[in-house]
Amino acid sequence: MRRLENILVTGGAGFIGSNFIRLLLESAPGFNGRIINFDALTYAGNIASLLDVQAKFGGKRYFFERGNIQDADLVATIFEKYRIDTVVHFAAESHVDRSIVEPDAFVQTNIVGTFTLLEATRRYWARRDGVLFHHISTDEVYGSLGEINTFTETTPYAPRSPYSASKAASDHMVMAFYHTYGLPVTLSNCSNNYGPYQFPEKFIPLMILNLKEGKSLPVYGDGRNVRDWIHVDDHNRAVWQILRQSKIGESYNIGGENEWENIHLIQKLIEIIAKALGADTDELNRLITFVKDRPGHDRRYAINCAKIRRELNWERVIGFEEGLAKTVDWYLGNKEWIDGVRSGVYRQWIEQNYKER
Ligand code: NAD
Ligand code: TDX
Repeated sequence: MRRLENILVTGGAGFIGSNFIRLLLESAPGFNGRIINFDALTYAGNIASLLDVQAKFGGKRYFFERGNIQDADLVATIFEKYRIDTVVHFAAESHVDRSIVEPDAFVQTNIVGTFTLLEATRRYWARRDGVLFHHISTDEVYGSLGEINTFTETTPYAPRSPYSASKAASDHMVMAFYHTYGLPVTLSNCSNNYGPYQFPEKFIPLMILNLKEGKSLPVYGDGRNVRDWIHVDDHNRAVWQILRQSKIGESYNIGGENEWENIHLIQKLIEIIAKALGADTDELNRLITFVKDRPGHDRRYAINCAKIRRELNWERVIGFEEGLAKTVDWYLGNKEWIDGVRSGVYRQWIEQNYKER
């Protein structure tokens, strides 16, 4: 039996991690344990994403510790202090565009950081049972698909951006620790997430906010690249299912089976936002601006999630129409959070690095 009593969530102040913490503490069936959120609070980590959780569970079932996963001594201290029995490793540099401009941070956090965390875990867990290290990864490790086919768990890795290469390297290291040292690990590769608290450099929140503010909508290349979108809560429910029921050493694909060409997704967002704001659809359509393509831009991702459905009885519960409309409402209604994350470091970075596009 897994203990699931003291869960270390790395990157818990980011988009998926913060939603995961809320989901577990508020509504995960059978979870009575504590969550320790360990996060460096980079530009993408925002403690304001968990104010409600801090108010309700802080000091009782929720604890925040600021720190870098590359700091081996600090990680060891956290393991001791909270008697960690489960790790859910979300912490990463996560934006492909940034990885093209500044790949160093991706190597440091995603590769060296994951290795450091694995080493600390292995030392602390020597001879313990009921423990699990779950690594969160991406479908981008599989590379780019043509018009047909989907990614399965046995698709060979073929990453093409510094981001996906760094994630692929960390996935391999996680599996190496399982085979070499017997560390109890699991791994999941998920498709594009959407939902509340996503940093507005990513496609969906960026387009929603630009539409709201009447700014141009930068579409890379011909806009026909395809992504498979899943609501963040459906992803996180799959992770919870893996923590409870998976077999050690297994990897699971998680996806939305919900493919959209970028340009069609923008048109869908325009339709929803025109209704929500009472705006003119033609006027919003005129904001679409085709810009220089992302170098090495993967053409299509599509996940086959038959394995997790079959073996762990997982199903998505949030329809795309409903999830997208709620997500738009969230971004239109949470100005304070948005102003907070867009100020400071993010703004400076955008000024320096996004001028060319
Ligand atoms: P995010 O960028 O929103 O959050 C990342 C978090 O990690 C931030 O809170 C940041 O402060 C923290 N962090 C970064 N470097 C750190 C370090 N060295 N030490 C400690 N904390 C650090 O990312 P996200 O979108 O929530 O993604 C979470 C995970 O899920 C990542 O591993 C990513 O590769 C993976 N993933 C994301 C998606 C997606 O669509 N967003 C899809 C599949 C997989
Ligand atoms: O301004 C934009 N214009 C545009 O056309 C941006 C930001 C993106 N795009 C395109 C590129 C992609 O085809 O939209 C698509 C989605 O882009 P991103 O939101 O940057 O996501 P993606 O590159 O697909 O990666 C995401 O999903 C997999 C996450 O950022 C990763 O962390 C995750 O692993």
